[in-house]
Amino acid sequence: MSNQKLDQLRSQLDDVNLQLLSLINERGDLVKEIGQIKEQQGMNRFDPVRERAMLDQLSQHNDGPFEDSTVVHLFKEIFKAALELQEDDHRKALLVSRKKKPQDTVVEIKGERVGEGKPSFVMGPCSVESYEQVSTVAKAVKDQGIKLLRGGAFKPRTSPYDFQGLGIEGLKMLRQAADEQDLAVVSEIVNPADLEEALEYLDVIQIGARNMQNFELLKAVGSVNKPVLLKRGMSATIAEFINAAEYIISRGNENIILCERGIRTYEKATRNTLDISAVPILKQETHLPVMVDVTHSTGRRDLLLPAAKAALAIGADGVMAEVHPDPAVALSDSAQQMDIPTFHSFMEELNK
Ligand SMILES: [Mn+2]
Repeated sequence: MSNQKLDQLRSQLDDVNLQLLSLINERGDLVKEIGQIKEQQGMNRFDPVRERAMLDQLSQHNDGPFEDSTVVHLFKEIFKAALELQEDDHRKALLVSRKKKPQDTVVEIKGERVGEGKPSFVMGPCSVESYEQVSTVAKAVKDQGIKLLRGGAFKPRTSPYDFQGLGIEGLKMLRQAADEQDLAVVSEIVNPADLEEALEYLDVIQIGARNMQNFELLKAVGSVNKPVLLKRGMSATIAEFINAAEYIISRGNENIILCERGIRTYEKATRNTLDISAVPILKQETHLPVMVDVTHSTGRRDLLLPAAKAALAIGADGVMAEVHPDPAVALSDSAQQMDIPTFHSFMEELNK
């Protein structure tokens, strides 16, 4: 008899669960509708005054057996889940997202198609130091059948007393060296005021890790018609990285290449920690090509090749690394740039 009673109560409980489930989802649908109206009217989705009024009403009508505080706690979780439902919708609707555009974006740079399946490489010195220096590297890059030549002319350095780069003069040297080998120029811009003049000399605008959240710069490069290589900030989450790209695309420029370059962690064995899993996450969440900078993520010459292999194996569309004719005397990043013979064997190993 008592077993029969238990079964009956359990069956009642199952029914109540299903009713609750259906009510919670009905509530979710209502909240989404409210969210859409609020969005049209440009209103904030979260309204703490309204939330307080709903909680007070629930406490007033609470006849137990649950304590008021328990009821409030449970409903706050339901409120939170409904709000997250709206935020989820919002995130999926970003212009850089797969939800918005399921097919891969292919960025074309002077015939090189980044993100189409064949790996692309961005190689060149950390800083442009002289015409002879960049010209030597450009020839080596050309010999490897690589199209994209990098070189820093505007250098955002950790210390203001470190070499700051040659500026526009450096870009001109890089342009000349690239033109002689029919290569494309990838170089960083740090100030929107330099953009217009720099556009004459470069094919891809790089936004460095330290400027990933320089929103005025992101808006400026979003407004021009040149591909952008956006590096992940050293302390940026993947969501922040994606939103930085959204700043660019929201201004009309959808030719964006994302570049994972390592994040700051407690680990000291490498300069940064290469967040390799960011690559497939970015590929899933966005339609943009994703590259990996093995030089700045590892900061170690002996790790460049294994890191590059890992990047390509996990689905990166390309690899960036620094090459210098004589790294020992380089004005920046001398510890991790490859010399020319090392670069050739690096590429041969990678192409195997
Ligand atoms: Mn560097």
